[in-house]
Amino acid sequence: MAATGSEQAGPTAYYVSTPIYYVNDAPHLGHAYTTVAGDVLTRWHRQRGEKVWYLTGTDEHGQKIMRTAEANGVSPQEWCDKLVEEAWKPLWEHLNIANDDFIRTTERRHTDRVQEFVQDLYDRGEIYQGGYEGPYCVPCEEYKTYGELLDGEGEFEGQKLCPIHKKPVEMLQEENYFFKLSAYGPKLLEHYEANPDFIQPESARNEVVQFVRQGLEDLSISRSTFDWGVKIPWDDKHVIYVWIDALLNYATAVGYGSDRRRFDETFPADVHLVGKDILRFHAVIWPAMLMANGLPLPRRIAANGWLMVGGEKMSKSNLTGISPQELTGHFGVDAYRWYFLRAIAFGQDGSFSWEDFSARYTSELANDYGNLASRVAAMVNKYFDGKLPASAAHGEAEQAVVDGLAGAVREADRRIGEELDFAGGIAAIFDFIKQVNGYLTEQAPWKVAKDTSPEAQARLATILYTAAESLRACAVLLNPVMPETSAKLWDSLGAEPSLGALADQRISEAADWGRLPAGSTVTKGAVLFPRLEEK
Ligand code: ME8
Repeated sequence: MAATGSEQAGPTAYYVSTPIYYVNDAPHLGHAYTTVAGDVLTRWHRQRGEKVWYLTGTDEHGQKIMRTAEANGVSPQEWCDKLVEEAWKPLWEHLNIANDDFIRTTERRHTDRVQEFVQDLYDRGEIYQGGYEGPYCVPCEEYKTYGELLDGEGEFEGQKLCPIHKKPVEMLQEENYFFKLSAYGPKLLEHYEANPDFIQPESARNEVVQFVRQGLEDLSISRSTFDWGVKIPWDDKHVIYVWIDALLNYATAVGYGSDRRRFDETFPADVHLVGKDILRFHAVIWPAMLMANGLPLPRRIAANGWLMVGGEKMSKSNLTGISPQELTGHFGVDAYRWYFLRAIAFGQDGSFSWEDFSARYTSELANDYGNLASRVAAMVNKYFDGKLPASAAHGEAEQAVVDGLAGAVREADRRIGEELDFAGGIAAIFDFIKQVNGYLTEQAPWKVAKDTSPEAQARLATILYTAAESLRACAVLLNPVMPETSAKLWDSLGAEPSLGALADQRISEAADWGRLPAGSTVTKGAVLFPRLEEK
């Protein structure tokens, strides 16, 4: 919920989360995709003037991590510490992720509270002891149903495979504790019905509704055959199922059981960003856990589609061989942040290609946007000694630009800020950039400049002011997506002395025409999007 500044009780922060990622390996393009999306959403809402809380972190318990550590001859804790410090946190820093917190599920601030939460469910009679036997996928950390398994071929002939990982499942038989999930089906369906935006996109919502309608089974929430996890408080031969442990991060990180004020101000989340592989955990199990504990439900679960490789979900085992750092080394961090959100409709699957990235970089970033910025700065320097001239009266052409900007701001704010349609919102801003380029081509200020009459000089001033003021708005609107580049443009327009820091510029004021004052010092500055090196 947006900050209102009122004294009313209830959450005041716009709370965004990413999944907490498994640290069995270093992050890849898929993890970065969700985290960048969350960062853009966060920065957008900050520029709406809202108080925002952006949370990410790592999921460190369970069999998958334990086995990876064993295979590497170190303890699970050592393995996690190393990967978090050497791979995960550095990548988020490199990509300019402005998260407010980073939660690790091995931290005491988390584990103690997880025990309290589960104890509370137990005390409320929501948990009972029972036995279970079924096929388990360790990469998913999930029991599968027989119906969804695939028949193995080739090296896996005669075995049953997980439909996501295409790896053999393991048959498990254990005495476990169970959460009465089956009781929550009707309440969940009611909630989906009453809150049509709860699960996004529509296709994801339909899938979940259909799944819950089939009837839910109770959920095994403990494991007893290994010990890398949080102990069940009343029976320390069991550890808490890694997904129950992991989902609770969204509560423990914002003060559940430790800081009442902060918890009330932040919880529940406005948006849990997840990949569609983990949608059911977030849209079924998590809300049921909250209902069982009497806590409020998140406002929205938004599932992103999969980055694909050769028709399959990109994962550790079928990576493109391209790391995020390799792409940022070639295209730059800002272009990287921009590309995946621009090129793939959020919520749908999409393939990445080096060629597509290069083509879009050159046409949209370097030619449309970068050239516009450098041409305008060069002309203000050449014709007005680097002092932004005042605009004379607007003609029709200028009014079209002013109107175009107002439309772009409305469209981008609705799409990015409300609908999480990043591609649509960015497209609206780039359509405006195209419009300004068209305006300059038509008005041809370089021709007008040849005429030294006062009327022509006034006209020249108007054209260049219009273009520079348009760029001022582009810097503001693109700051959430490309903060480094926007800062360079802000600097080159000489905007800071009069308008203040870029991050403090409001989206709602981006279309207020005439904010950049005449007399601002415009410098040529660095090239925003340098020509790409041959690859
Ligand atoms: O599932 N395309 O962690 P995880 C798009 N620890 N997004 C992708 C992707 C791809 N090819 N590959 C990964 C877990 N992702 C649990 C989460 S939350 C309480 C616990 C992103 O390391 C996407 O967001 O397997 C996906 O849901 C997440 O990484 C899975 O990360």
